[in-house]
Amino acid sequence: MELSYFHSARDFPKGFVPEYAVVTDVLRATTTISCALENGAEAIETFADVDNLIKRSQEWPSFSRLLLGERGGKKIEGFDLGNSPVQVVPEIVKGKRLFMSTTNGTRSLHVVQTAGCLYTLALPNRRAVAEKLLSVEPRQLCIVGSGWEGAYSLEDSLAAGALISFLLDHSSKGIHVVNDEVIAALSIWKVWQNDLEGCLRKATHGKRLESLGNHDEDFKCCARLDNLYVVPTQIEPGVLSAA
Ligand code: 3SL
Repeated sequence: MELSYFHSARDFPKGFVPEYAVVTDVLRATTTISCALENGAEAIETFADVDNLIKRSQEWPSFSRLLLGERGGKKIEGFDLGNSPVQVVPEIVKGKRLFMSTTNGTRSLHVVQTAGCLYTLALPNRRAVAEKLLSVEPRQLCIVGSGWEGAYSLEDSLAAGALISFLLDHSSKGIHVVNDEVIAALSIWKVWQNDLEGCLRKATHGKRLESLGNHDEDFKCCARLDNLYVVPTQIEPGVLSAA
């Protein structure tokens, strides 16, 4: 498997269409996506642009839709939910279509939406995503982080490293490392693997969230490893569902 990692949508090579892509945004978009789908959301439709989201969501019956998202870490005015993985509980999301827009995560999803196959990764569903990939052992896999407005994010590299470590340990066909970002992500995983929440809180985005108020439950949820079974999978451009 040819394995590459890009830190954010901005670093992703223009026009590159990978065979398999995995997007991660540990704090918090892909953790929220995993929790919502694990908790029975029908599907999640992602948007970089809020106006497009609102227009599209109105084509859906109001009783079966939820609008979810943040800007600068805060809930978008008029939306049902912010971007917290602990809010997307079964009583709220089961059977609903979620329309979601976030500052960075949904942008990364959009740059790879033409990939042959697209999954999302968070720490809680790391093993599920890894096992799904290992059942196929694609020729080419590209992991894309989300960062913060084009800047690097430590916690996305942590999740990328967690996935890479699992793939290296279990691949039967072998892994060809394409770029140094893969090696760096693996090193970050090795340093922080026994203190995942510590890593998230040390990261600049963790500090940003702490400055917005108490996010202890979000940190706990985002730092859990391998406790979810869902593999959010793109079923049509911009739409993710449980696999
Ligand atoms: O940038 C994003 O996509 C969000 O996950 C950021 S936040 O954690 O909701 O602030």
